[in-house]
Amino acid sequence: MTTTLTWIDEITMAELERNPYPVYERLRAEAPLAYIPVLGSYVASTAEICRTIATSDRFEAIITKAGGRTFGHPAVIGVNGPIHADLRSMVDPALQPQEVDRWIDDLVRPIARGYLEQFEDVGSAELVAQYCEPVSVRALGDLLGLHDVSSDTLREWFHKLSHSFTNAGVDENGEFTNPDGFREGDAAKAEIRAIVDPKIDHWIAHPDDSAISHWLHDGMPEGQTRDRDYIYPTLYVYLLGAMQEPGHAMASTLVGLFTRPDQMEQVVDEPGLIPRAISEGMRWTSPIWSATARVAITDVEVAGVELPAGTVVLMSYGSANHDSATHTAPSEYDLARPPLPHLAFGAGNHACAGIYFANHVCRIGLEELFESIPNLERDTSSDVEFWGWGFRGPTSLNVVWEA
Ligand code: 261
Repeated sequence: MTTTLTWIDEITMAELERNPYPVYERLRAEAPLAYIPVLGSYVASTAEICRTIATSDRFEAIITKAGGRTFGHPAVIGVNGPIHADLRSMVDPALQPQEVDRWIDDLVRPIARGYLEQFEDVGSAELVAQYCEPVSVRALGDLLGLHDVSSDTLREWFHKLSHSFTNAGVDENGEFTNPDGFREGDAAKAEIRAIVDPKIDHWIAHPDDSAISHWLHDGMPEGQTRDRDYIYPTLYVYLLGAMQEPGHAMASTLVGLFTRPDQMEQVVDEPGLIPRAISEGMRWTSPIWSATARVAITDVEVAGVELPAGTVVLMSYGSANHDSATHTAPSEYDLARPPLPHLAFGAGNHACAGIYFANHVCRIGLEELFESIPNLERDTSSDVEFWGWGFRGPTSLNVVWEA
């Protein structure tokens, strides 16, 4: 037997995690809907194909293989029909714009101020660990009712869940190449259960205003609560993506602005531009780069490729957002580009439930940062490194200023 190895067969997880853009640029040009052996799955890499599949009634949601191994069932990102409808009816109310508008400022501004006070007089900081991640996790942690779980613990949880969720590499038999890569996710879940189970016991008897308490009680018959095993997979979705991604979005936006000092100055002088700067930041480096999937529910042809029923397709929105058919010079951060819709929050009936909340966390975080430290400069003694294929953002961001 002879096999013809092509460049697609030689793609590795390590290269995707370090920098997926060159591989995906070639995929978009040569094979925009392609089977990628190391991922054991098809990948959709253009804006058109991602949008088509995400909004098609011939596909439904499915959790990725490593994601399912990490979160279990039923996670809101991987279910359909009545269970999906119930889980969305559980998470959506607290995230409605008219609801978020009532408290978002009082929630996030003091958190942002609190972290800024710890370093604003110092003249240097590492903003990922000292600001973007803490603001992101504290805002959501307090909303969920996890006030007494430290920001460092919440950061540790999302880092561990994230590595486990994206431990996607498989061999030619479809077996995980690095089964040990799930250990840290398992350890995080054990710790989460040990801390959250007693809180759930409390909320069952004493409902309060926290989101998790509402998840337990809302829409249930008098005297009944949702089962905790039914809620946990969706809580893990939150403790990973919803905790991590506003921080990624803030940090990527800052790095993008540092590539355009004129635009950074514009945004600092005119805070009304911050929402636009964040949207471009999320297009430029999409935080949820390739972490969700769809499965064909019937034989279907997409972009000239025949997919039998049951075929899984990974949605590489981070690549779709660099599609030159939609965005000119896509690899450049540019506040001045036309604000065309991007796919950082997905599309279709599984589009992000937290769009409004996440955007406002990022907005208030950057407003407070620029207000306190208008003369922020990147510390150019080191380069900024980005990491991640499933989830992507800067690993650190050293800055200096005249304090
Ligand atoms: C809140 C969104 O979180 C996720 C999205 C996609 C994959 C995993 C997540 O935790």
